[in-house]
Amino acid sequence: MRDSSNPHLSKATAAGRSDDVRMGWDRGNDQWWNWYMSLAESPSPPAEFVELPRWDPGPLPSDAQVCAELASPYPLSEDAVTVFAFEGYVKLPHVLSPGVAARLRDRLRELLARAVSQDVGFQSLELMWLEDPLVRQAVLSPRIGQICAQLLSVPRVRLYHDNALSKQPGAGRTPWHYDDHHFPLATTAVVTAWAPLQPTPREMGPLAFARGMDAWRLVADVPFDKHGTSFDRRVSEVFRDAGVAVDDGPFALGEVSFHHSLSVHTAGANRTTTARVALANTYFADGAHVVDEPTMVSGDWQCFMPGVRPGQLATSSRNPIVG
Ligand SMILES: O=C(O)CCC(=O)C(=O)O
Repeated sequence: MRDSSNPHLSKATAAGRSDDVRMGWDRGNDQWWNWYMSLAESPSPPAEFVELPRWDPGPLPSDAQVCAELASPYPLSEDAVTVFAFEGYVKLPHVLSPGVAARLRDRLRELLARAVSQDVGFQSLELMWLEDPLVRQAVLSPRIGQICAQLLSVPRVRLYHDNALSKQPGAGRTPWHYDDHHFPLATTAVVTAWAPLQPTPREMGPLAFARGMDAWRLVADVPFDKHGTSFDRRVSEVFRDAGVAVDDGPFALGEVSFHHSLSVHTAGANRTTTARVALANTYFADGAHVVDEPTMVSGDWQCFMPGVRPGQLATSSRNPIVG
């Protein structure tokens, strides 16, 4: 018998056993993130935050220059495709120039400031591309779409959704997970481009990956815990005991990681005085269907695919081909 329910859950989503996620999510996606972050074991905020040196992105590009850069092809090497297939993720340098990263960071911060209360430690916002022309260039970027299709070895990808993720100073860890649990897509040909928009040292909580495309198999049977942190804790223990290497290295400005939906990942707490802003966009192989029974872990997925029902082809006006 459980004696405490997660405060972010409704009566309906809290019902049943801790690993029962069969019900749909019945709140907004911002509330989804508040719930999800509460499932991570986190250290207490540090007594002293790290003050990072200021970075200089150089002259800021115009909108037209941002558009041209994001439309130009990226020279993806065969090695990068092999690393992605073997490790489940790859970090690619210079996907964004410093100026483009800086312009996107400013814009995401403006949009977040308008939409999200400043008290929230992990700020998130989706569907920005429908409203904001600059963000649209990044979310529908042919450069990013081309990289995703090449990494997945598929002819075309569609957008699942965009996501601004700002981990404020002092905000805690992101729990261990792999995205196949989250996305209501009946395919694993799904990739997320996670673009941090400032130099992101370890102290800022960059995305961190369990190395190896098959690492998920070690934790596939760990019972999910919708009320607390036992899933996150158990995944850490399993990886430690199995000697799984974790890449929690820094991201240089303009470096973008691409992770497969089976790549197990987490992110550290932000122990700096600067917000860790990232643009995380997810793309899937054209032709995928929605699963028959989406769970509460998929959040309010219908707003990313309006009119598409479980079991149907995953296409809507919000899932354009990208690249
Ligand atoms: O930014 C984070 O801390 C988590 C992001 C994440 O898990 C993802 O984009 O798949």
